[in-house]
Amino acid sequence: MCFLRFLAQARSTLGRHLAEVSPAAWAAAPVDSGRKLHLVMGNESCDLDSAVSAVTLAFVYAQRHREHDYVPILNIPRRDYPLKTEVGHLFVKCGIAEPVLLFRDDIPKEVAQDVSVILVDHHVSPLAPNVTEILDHRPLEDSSPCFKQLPAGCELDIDEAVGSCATLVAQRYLGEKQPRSAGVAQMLHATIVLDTINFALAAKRFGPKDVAMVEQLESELNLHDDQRSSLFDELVAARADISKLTLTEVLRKDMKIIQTDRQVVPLAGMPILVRDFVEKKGAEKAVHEFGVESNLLVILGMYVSPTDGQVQRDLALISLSGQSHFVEHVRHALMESKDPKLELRPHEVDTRFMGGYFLRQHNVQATRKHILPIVKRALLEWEADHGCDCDEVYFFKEKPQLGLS
Ligand SMILES: [Mn+2]
Repeated sequence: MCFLRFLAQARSTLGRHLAEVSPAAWAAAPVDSGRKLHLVMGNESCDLDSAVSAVTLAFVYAQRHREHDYVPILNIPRRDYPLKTEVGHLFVKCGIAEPVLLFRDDIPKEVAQDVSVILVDHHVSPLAPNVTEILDHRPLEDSSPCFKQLPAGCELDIDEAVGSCATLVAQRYLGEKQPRSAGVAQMLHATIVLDTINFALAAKRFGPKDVAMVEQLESELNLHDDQRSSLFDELVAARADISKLTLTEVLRKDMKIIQTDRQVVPLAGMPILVRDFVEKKGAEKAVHEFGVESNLLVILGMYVSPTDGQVQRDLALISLSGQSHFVEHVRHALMESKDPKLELRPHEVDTRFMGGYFLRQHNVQATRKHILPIVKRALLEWEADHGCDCDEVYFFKEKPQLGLS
């Protein structure tokens, strides 16, 4: 079966399993086909790596293990798909339109119980008890309670040395002769080029495995390595194309949630500097909408110069509930970080937008992957130092719904 047809059938494949779990369907036809449903899911940012890894790995496994069903799920609600501009760009280029894709909100709760899950591009998930395999390149979080819930037999391929999870998928794809698909090869190739910052030495976002896989994909696609830079520019432009989004959507575009037992802190990543964002009309309203349920917002900005590709980064800490001591604690943790040093310094022109802290990040090699754990550690320290009765910390009555369970 070809890649596009596989994707077009994913919904009916899922529907078949849904019918099997409904009691009425059981009574009518208690068939035990023995076909197990495997959901292949990327992380909640649904960046290009997560989206491509999910759809390509699901296809490869479906072709190799025909006795079971593999369905890729994009780990966002469908309404957020327009925010993933580079995903939409590459998918359309490869002939994949939004209606054929399946999203987190396409999975009803009842199916989540008996399903097996393959995680790509992340390894901490509320679905941990159902996870049978993980392909990831994030730093191992083996102390996380979710990680401890993974079944004993779960296969782990967590390789921090690769710049892209798509490299690990490419290894599976290229490791056997079947299936072959130009669409799969093209998507994996594009994702590795983007994630490794086109193998820029200054960025150090790749390892030998990324190089080996991209070269093999290029030979399969009859591409030359001198075509990489125009592909990279095209994807970066697509990712940074926020022209059709509202400012609130810009904040939500590439966000991650830092969650402790007591707090939920959204962390936004934007394709413009925060310092430029706050100058825009409606920025304050957008920040309010974005952070309505949290007492700290972390906003990371990045600007890539279209002429020389030079990267600038900055970050902001904003508290909507005036938690100044708490915000100061997080700011201090970021300023003092040694591994890596972020080299945070005030902007040349300072701002007091919404009483927040705005800092230029002179170590442009440090990314959200580095900043997120520093913030999380700071939250946990703060919670340990401030007992449960402390009303300075905002308590959530219920954790927000993340994932399927
Ligand atoms: Mn990734």
